[in-house]
Amino acid sequence: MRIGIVCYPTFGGSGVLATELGKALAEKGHQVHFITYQQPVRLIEFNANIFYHEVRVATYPLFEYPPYETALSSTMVDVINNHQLDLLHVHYAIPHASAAYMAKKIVATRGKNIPVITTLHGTDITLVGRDKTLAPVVAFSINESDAITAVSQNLRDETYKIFEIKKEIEVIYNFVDVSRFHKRPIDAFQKVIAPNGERILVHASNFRKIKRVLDVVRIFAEINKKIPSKLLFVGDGPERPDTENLCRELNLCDDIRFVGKQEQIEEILAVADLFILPSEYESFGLAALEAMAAGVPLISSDAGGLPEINVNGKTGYMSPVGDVTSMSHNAISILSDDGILKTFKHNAAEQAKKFDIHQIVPQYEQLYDRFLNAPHLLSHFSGSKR
Ligand code: GMT
Repeated sequence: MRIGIVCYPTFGGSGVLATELGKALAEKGHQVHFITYQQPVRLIEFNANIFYHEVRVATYPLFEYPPYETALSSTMVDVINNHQLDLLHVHYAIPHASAAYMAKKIVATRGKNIPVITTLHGTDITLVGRDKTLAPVVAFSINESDAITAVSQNLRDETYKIFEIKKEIEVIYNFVDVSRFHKRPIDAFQKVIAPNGERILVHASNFRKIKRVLDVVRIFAEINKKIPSKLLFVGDGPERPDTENLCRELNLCDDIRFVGKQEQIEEILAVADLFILPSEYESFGLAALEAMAAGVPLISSDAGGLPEINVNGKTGYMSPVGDVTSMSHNAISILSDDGILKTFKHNAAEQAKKFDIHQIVPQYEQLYDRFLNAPHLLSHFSGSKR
């Protein structure tokens, strides 16, 4: 199959997932064409089946705002026509679903039908997507997609609540390549981070408000009073300065490190004992799943789709959003006993296997197959009323 994948090229979960999907499809012999404005961060190895098409946006003194969406549609049309794509799979509705709708209409004028699959990832629905400056276009372009998938049951339910969606939204969970995260810890690295054998805690995110990064510091402060420990912050973003200030205020600078954006997150997770994700909302929590795949238990909020991956009392614990006391108490209960920690680590790794790449990627292939083998059945499958 020749598949166009449209995504954000950044460290965010939707871009990571889309890139890993494209790589897995290419490994399976499909031809994959990434269409985005920059080389995706996880697209580092060469594969003869992978193509990358950069979206270039024209500049002109008249343009106060560069017309990215128009440039994206034009690039899609170019790639569809010149590489005979069979379908477009767009990740994150804004502006990818509406740009794909435009491309679909353009190639239709030359008699080409290009199915568009839209995968919803979270904030495209629950946060930015519902803003009234975007909502009508988001709802329209989702409804115009030939198939819609959501990365969790929670996101599917939220989408129906927020928008008037007339089609079936299928849940295809996010996935992780469990084998990639099955790493032996690097001794030297562990010694640098925790020279006296302290427990190592990790938080990884884009440091946006929704992640409640300050809660991570407060939770860590409580843990650190009882258990010698170190905290690694992976990633970067708008909340970083306030987070650093709070570390200073609480006099925790010696025990907290900001390691920035990391491509080889598996090396860090290999030395970790606990992952903390107290988010206000998380449609799924791909960063947490990657941690679990590395055998790292999870202290999280119970928001959004997190209960679909974190099994309370088994793979970690969940608490209400903002309940720092409960989260630190639960973390201490896991970290204070080697035997308990070992059991939680084992359970986390076992749970991650349910979301292994080999379980989930075939679900996308089956979805694609429906379009190639029986395009006339599509409206029946999708539940479309038109
Ligand atoms: O907020 C982020 O973590 C980035 C965002 C994105 O679009 O890249 O992540 C969303 O998509 C991920 C992949 O499907 C999910 O694992 C995240 O839970 C989701 N983020 C939110 O819902 C806040």
